[in-house]
Amino acid sequence: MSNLVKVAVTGAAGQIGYALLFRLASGEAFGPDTRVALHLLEIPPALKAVEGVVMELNDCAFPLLDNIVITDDANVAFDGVNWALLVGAKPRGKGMERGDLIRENGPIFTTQGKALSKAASDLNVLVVGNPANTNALIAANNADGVPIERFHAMTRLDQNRAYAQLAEKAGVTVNDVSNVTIWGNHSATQYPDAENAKINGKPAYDVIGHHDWLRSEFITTVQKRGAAIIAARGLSSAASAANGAIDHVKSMVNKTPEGHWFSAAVPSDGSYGIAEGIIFSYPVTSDGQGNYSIVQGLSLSDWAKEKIAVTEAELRDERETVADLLK
Ligand code: NAX
Repeated sequence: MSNLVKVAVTGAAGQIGYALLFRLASGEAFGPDTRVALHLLEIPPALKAVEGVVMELNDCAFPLLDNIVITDDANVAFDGVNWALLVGAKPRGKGMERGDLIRENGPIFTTQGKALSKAASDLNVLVVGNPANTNALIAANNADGVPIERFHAMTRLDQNRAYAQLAEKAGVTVNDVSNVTIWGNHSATQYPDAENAKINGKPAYDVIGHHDWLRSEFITTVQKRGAAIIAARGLSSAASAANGAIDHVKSMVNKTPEGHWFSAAVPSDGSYGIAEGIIFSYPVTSDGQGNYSIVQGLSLSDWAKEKIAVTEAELRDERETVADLLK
């Protein structure tokens, strides 16, 4: 057992961090033959809490857990890491608009982006902290020497939510659902695509006859699921968000089965007419060797194209809002 993967997690004392670290340390993301070193980044007031989490990680006696680094210095946290999971960010405060949140959190990602230049040459970055797509754009633009395609933002939780909704409606399990795509921004403008989805290999639109539901409630339920969870739990999604991050990593490090894909926000190369450079959620496949491709040639109805245009416009606006943070 000689493989070692170094994984940085920011916001390690937060609720997603607490749900994520134990699963990383157990070997779930990188497999049973890979040891995991954890580099935990937090702001100084939260370092004590991270120490407590580390005590618990040690108390699990995970056979695959190598060393753990705790720090408030991004240069230390990202030194030599193969993966950086950027979870830490400030939550949206009362009365705060999305634009305010973008301005508030943007500077975190300029600093962390610069420090990512110290990472390993095979670095991959997954941004979870909101607004995830634009934070990933900021980090990518500030990370000298790291190819832009290594920066992803998480839409896997949204995809998983869409799988669950389709499975429930069709009276099947999530194992019977495939090829669901989240297009665009991890926000309420995202477009969860059931037109290309399959249930037991058949088009979801053939299996679920209730097309009004597919075009309305299905979409709004997925778009607003985060808010529904806050309303019910009093706290934002945490275990399911950590699960989305684990799923994202697993999908990226393993070869995608033929005919399947998963959703991830990656730098647009212009596919499907989307503005180049914005971090846009697409259907992607991985070759399991560190490379992914955007799935080409999916058919999109005019109605779907309109939805996609809305979420693209939001991401272009967000890019304008942080133009001074981009190089
Ligand atoms: P918490 O507030 O519980 O934890 C955030 C942690 O980040 C805190 O411990 C804080 O001290 C730390 N932090 C803040 N600034 C930092 C910095 N500069 N460097 C390192 N650490 C820093 O939030 P949590 O519920 O864990 O959520 C974390 C982020 O995920 C939020 O931005 C949240 O909006 C976002 N989410 C993203 C989701 C997605 O699907 N992409 C879904 C879940 C979640 O809403």
